[in-house]
Amino acid sequence: FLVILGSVLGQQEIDLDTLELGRMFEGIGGISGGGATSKLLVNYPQKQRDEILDYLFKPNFGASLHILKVEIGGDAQSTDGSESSHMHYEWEENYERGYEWWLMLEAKKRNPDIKLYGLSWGFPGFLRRIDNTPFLNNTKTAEYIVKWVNAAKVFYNLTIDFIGIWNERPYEVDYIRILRKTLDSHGFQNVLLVVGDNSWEAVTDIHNDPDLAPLIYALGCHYPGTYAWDQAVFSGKPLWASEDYSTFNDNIGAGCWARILNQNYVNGYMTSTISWNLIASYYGGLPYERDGLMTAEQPWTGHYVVDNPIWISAHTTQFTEIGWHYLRHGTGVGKLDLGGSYVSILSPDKQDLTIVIETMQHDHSKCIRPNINWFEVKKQDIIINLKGELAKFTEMDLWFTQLGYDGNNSTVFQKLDTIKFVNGSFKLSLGLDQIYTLTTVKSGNHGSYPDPPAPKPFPLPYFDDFEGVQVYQEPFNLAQQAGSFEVLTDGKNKFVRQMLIDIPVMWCFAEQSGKGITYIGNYSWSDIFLEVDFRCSKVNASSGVFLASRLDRSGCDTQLTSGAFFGMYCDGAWTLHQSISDKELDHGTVDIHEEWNKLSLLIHGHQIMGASNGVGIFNETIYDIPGSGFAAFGTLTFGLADFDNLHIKTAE
Ligand code: 147
Repeated sequence: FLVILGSVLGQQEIDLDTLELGRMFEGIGGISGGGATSKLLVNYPQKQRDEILDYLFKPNFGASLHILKVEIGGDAQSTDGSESSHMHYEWEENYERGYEWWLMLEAKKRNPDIKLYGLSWGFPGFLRRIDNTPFLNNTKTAEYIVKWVNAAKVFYNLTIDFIGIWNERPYEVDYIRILRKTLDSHGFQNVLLVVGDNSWEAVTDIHNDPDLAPLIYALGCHYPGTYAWDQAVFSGKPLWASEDYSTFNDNIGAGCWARILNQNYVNGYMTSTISWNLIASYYGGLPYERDGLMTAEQPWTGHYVVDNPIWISAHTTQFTEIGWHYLRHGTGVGKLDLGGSYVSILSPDKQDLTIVIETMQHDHSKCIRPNINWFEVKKQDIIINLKGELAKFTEMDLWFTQLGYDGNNSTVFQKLDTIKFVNGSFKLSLGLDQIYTLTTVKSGNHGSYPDPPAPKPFPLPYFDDFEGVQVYQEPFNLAQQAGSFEVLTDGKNKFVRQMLIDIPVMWCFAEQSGKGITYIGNYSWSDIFLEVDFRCSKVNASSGVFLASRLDRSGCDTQLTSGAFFGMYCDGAWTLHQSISDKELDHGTVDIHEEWNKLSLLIHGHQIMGASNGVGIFNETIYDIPGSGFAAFGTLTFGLADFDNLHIKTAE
């Protein structure tokens, strides 16, 4: 009777007990990659970079993540750029490329317990089957992955905990078998497989093939919308939202993250949720701007924003650890009568208990995908009753967030007065769009640093001779969209080389233009002067190079970008195009040198001028290119070519 009366009065009684436990909690994480989402973080000023890394990884400070998932660079465009592979060609290996090694080290430095998970989006060309899959030779592909796992250990003393198969693309069961075998035979029995980073479909393969099941640790689904298939729930495998979120990181994005962190378990029994992406550290104007837990897109100022998804993460991460257990549905996990949800997570020694409650409304918690049905949330009072062995807890810390809409006041991850349970009960009045953490863990902390420097647009004039970049690293501020651009040295001088000599296993189809291309600057640039030195290669050469301005498309749409493209072939033939692949506007020939040459392109309004080695070669008026966009340079075909001394200034 009291329960019924309670719910009539909007007062739900929630009884927590431990007679049976739910599933093991496996952590909250973020993805760097898929792709190039941490690109601009690398050359942040050290001070701000360390602060950012603390907000992401440091325990009891910010997001305090349990898992870092990184892309295993595959030389292919994978959303906001391409990440280099450790093997551009079958005959070489290099473990000093890219930024994922560095990021994993920084994460481990802050939290030695953080789990590492590697996944490929693309693969280098030598693994490519004619159907654009990496299954030409499954043994070779497995060895390629195991080399990466082994290098993590050997060169960086990093233990990789989980490996995926192929991001959001179909896998071959034969490859999973060979990958498992190859890992085992190299001593990596503890590196567990998450399959298939796509839908719940992998459960069908497990059913059809009993030999497959033991090879797989967890089923990883992307954007599950908080639900899992029944077969998946009953498969006996841990279920992970191995990629989720991908929502603009304003307060609605924060609401999305709060709702799915709870409801992925409440509705779908998922025990791990991983955000795409970890940090939005790529140019504004690239796809999925600001779809990260926080934002850092200005290495030239050091400006960054600790967006609210960081603090939403903290509500769970700071008060739990991998290996704790959810309580059972009905006795600590469930939906609230008037909307919202709660989960309870208990430490293995049962000495610590954390309860997270969220009351996100539909419109305040929409995620990018999938669309979800309408639901109502109302203000409500709840009574939490600690039963059985949980009755020993008499006080808990209380952490609180009230999300407003942007511009409205929000209270974010604030510690309120410690609450006292009277006869095992505590009454809480819940408002809308709120998150509460009730916890016996005392170490919660809203970390903070003084405000970072103010934002400013990309600085002009700009000059880079690349002498400040370590060899094999990508040039700073150049966001490769197709191909792989690396700083190399001839002993005296550093320069940038486009490394790919063939098309990779593409994740999307950005490489279909056949060109290597790297972007720089600002999406809103319009009147711009660009100049770069280039040198054609003697071996495995690209047919030529180009400079480009006002590029309006990027990421997986790079092969569709418009803009002014000034191409120079290695035999001195030049072209002017209005897009990466379409209509030629002009062409001709000039003499060029064996070694370094200078290429210049100036756009002002509709006027466009090109020069080679300081001599003007065209000057015309064109109307068919976008009014603004990124600057870029690249290779006319996949193949080697070198670049140096990049100048950019405003065209007066
Ligand atoms: C995911 C990718 O795995 C990420 O690399 C990133 O591109 C992310 C951006 O939201 O999206 O890929 C998806 C792309 C489209 C859908 C699902 C996942 N979709 O349309 O359902």
